[in-house]
Amino acid sequence: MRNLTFKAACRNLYELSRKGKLALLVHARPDGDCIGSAYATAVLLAAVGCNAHVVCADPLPARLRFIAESAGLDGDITLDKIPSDFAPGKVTAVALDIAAATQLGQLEGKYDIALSFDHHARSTPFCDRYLSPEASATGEIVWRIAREWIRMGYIDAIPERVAPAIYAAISSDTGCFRYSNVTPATHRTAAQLIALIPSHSDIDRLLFETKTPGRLAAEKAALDLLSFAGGGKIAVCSISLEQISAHNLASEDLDALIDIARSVAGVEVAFSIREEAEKSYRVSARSNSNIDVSSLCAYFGGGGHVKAAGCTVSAPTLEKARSLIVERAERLIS
Ligand SMILES: [Mn+2]
Repeated sequence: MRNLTFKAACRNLYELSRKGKLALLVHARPDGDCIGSAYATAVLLAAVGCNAHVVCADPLPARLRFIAESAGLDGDITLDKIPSDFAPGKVTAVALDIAAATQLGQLEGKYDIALSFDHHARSTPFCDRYLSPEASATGEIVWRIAREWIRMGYIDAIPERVAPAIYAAISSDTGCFRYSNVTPATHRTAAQLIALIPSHSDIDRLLFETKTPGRLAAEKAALDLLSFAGGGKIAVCSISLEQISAHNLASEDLDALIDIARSVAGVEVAFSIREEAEKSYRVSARSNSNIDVSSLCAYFGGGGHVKAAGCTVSAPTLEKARSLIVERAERLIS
């Protein structure tokens, strides 16, 4: 496995585009960054005559559908819905925003992945060639690639539909430019993007100020499920499959659990724990302090960023999964 230089990765992506078609793989439970990055890359590839299709283990969440629409591309991304010539075995793949092969979910091991672009600090390389620089979002990397492609002479200008998707990617992963991963470079990139898009405020409104009825229902449930430990420094929202179906909650709305948990004053580390299958619990972790949740999640075989990470815990019950996580977190709270 080879950590490519930036220029080599730009060249490599162009060489792959000569195949005429590529699958762009994003992580399961897709977020705005992976979706924005993948659609921007698809538009970029189209500009050099390569037909690319975004592929994911899970469907595009309704709230992110506008990104596919702004790119002018197909919003159906699951294996059962994509064109047959983008099926595993029929096409080479490029991975975006994926820190470890397990994040591919049901797509893990299915595609021949030639190249990966990612920005996670604790990435586990899973294909031969990868690029994993410091960046607030994978969208920021795609933006650098687009500009390098101009310098390399592959394209003459940034295709019009690239900028909105990249802006959505970066805005998503930075919480609308509020998180600690925002750097002067992030804002410089945003300044260039804003100059190219008709209305960045519409994108931010759709990402951050628009709630579906399902999201509101999830927030209501989260308020009831919230519990605390560590003298109020640890907040946990845990939910069983039974509760998910009783409240009729869609998986795309369950981010509400972690968002509510981390919003409480005095909380240093927040978790959502959801039952995924029998004895299997999906954990999302967020840090509001200097506590490194990626190392906490790595202990359970997961990973991510210092302030945002995830893992899957095996436990006999939801309550046991919660206590395993809380126990670990309590050790980190001083
Ligand atoms: Mn990301």
